Amino acid sequence: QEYVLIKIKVLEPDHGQARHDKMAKLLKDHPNRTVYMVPATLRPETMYGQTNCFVLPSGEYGAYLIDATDEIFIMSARSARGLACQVYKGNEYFNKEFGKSTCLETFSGDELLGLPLKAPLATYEKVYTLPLLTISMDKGTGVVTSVPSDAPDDYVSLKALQDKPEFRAKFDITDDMVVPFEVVPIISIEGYGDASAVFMCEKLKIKSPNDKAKLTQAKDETYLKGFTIGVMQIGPHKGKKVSEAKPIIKQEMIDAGQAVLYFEPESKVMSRTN
Ligand code: ZZB
Repeated sequence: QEYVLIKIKVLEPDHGQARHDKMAKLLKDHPNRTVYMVPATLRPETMYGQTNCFVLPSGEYGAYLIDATDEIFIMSARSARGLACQVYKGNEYFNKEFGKSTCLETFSGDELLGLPLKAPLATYEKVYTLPLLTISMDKGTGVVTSVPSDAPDDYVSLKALQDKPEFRAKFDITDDMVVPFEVVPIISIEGYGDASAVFMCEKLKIKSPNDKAKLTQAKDETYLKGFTIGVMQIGPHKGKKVSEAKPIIKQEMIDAGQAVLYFEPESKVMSRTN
């Protein structure tokens, strides 16, 4: 499975929360290195619609030094090990020593919640890290970028935080981190409008992030329709079909240093047999 890791820049903590002390120190100790949250995605063409980044509050994350770019990536230990065995460009690996990555600091997901971020291509100037309880730490990097217009999981999860002050309070998420972030329409699909995830969640009456079966159905349908008949509504490739725009946007982001490729075996069984 080929994923694109999106480099979402971590900004100086701006809410005076004590849980951000470790991140503030990491930023201070590495003034010449940029720190990025690196969600894995299959949909780089949707990055215009990012409204936030998600982590698992109880998840374990690390800040890993990436030798090839002299940057710091926030990701799970499992994914950092994977990346350390992979090629960055040409014959250069991400890390000098094959398979070995340097962990500068560890974070619980909770310590990453509420951090301000600058997401590439996003319409919003600044977005925040929010909690998502359905993240699997065994997939991708354990960090997920949120595109509520086209990802049903993201739409219901963001909406739950927007509609329920008690849910925000439980994770010390302030109103300004969530409330102003409306869905950004980025892809139109005939019969689904210009925010297919919203359309599918309403059609299937999905009320909660725990409606697993319905969410899977909504995700499969929006993914398929988006790719086959979706048309870009935003950015330099406005008017192009998603299937055409996707590889172009992916390559543009890689060339601009906004993204890198990351490979993962299809499943645990595969990684044992291959
Ligand atoms: C942005 C995005 C925009 C995504 C969209 C989807 C959609 P798959 O097919 O199961 O591999 N994701 C990535 N890592 C995790 C994780 N550890 N736990 C939970 N979700 C994760 O799914 C890959 C997608 O699942 C990724 O692509 C990411 O969300 C999320 F418009 O990134 B995506 C219809 C889906 N639309």
